Amino acid sequence: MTDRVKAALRAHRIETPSWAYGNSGTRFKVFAQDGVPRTPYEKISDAATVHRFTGVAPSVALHIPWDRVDDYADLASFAAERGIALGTINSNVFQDDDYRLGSVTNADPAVRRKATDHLLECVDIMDATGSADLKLWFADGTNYPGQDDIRARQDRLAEALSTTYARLGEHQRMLLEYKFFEPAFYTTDVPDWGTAYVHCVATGPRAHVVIDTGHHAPGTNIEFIVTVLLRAGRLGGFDLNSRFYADDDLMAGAADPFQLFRIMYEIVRGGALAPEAGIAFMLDQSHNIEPKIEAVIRSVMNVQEATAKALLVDAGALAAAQAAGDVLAAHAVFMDAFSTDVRPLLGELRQDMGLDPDPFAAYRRSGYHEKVCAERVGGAAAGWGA
Ligand code: RM4
Ligand code: MN
Repeated sequence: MTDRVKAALRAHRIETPSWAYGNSGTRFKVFAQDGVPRTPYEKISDAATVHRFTGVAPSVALHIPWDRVDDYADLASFAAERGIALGTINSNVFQDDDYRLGSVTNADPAVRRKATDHLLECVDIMDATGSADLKLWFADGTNYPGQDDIRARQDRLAEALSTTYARLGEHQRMLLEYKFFEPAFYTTDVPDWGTAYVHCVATGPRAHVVIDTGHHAPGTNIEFIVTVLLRAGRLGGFDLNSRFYADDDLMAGAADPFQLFRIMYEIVRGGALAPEAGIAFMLDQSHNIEPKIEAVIRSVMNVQEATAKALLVDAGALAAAQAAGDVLAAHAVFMDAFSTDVRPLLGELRQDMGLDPDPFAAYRRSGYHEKVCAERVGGAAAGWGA
C-alpha cells in the first residue's frame, strides 16, 4: 500500500506559473515585495528553486506577453540548466485597448485577426520552447443585454479556435479554460465546462478543457465536472488555486482542502494521476500579501497532501460498501482517507528522493530569499503587464 502510494506521488508532476513569482494584487493595490524577479529568466530561477525543494514541480508555465524574450530557445536552455522545463504557454488577449469589446469574439474583424495572430504567435513560441500545451483563456463577453449577438460571438470563437488548432503540431494540444463571469458581467463567451466541451469537440481531438478551480459559482461540485470530462476524454488539466468568494486565486488547498481531496480522488479513480494520462496539474495563483516562492511551495505541498489522501482511499472497501448500499460505511471509508495525517508519509518520500522532508523550512534556511533580495536591486519588478 505505502509503496504504491509513494510511487504514485513520486511520479506526480505539478507545474508552477511564472506569474506567481511576480508582484500581483487586487484592483485596489499591488504591494511590492523585495527580491521579486524582474525578468522571465529570474522567474525561471525561482521556479527551479521550488522544484529543488519539492522535487515534483519540474516545469514552469509562461504567459505571453508577460514573459516575452528575444530568444525562447535560450530561455528553454536556461531552464534546463536549472533542472526544469518550460511548460504550458498561456496566451493573453485581455490586456490591450483593442480588446475592450472582446478579442476573438469581437465584432470587428481586424481585432479578431489581431487576437488570432497572437494565438498563432503563441504556437510559434511553443515550437521554440518545446512546450506541449497552449492554454486559452478569453476575457470576452458582454456587460449588457443586447450589447452584441451572443450566437455570432460563438461562431467567431469557433473560427478562432479552428484556425489556431490547425497551426498546432501533432504533439501539441489546445487547452480551453472557462470562467463564469469577470471581467464580463452579463455574458461570458466561454462561461462553463459545457461550452468549453462543445467547442473542444468541434475543434478536434487534441482540444481539451481546463478546469480553473476558482472559475465557478459558489457551491459548484467541481469533482463532478472532473469525472464527466475525464469520462469523455476531454479533461486537459487544471489551474489549481482556492477561493472563499469568487476568483480569489489563493494558494491551492488553502480555502477548502476537502474539495481538493475530492477532486484528486476523482483523478485517482479515473486513472488520471500519472503523467502519461495527460492531465496537466498547474497552479494559477496570485500572491498579494504572502511571500511568493514560499506560497508556491506551500501550494505544491497542499496538492501533494490532497493527492496522498486520495491515493489512500481503500478502493476495495469502498466498492464493497457501495455495492451493499451501505451509505455510511462507504462515506466512512472516504473520510478515513481524508482524515489521515499524510505528512509523515510525504516526509519519508522526500527523504527517499534525497530531499529535505520539510521543503518549506528547508527553503527558509537556504538563504535563497536573502540572496535574491540582495541581487535583484534596480530595474522593474515583474508583475501583470510587465
Ligand atoms: C485568468 C485565467 C488564466 C490566467 C490569468 C492570469 O483569470 O485564470 O488562466 O492565465 O487569469
Ligand atoms: Mn486560470
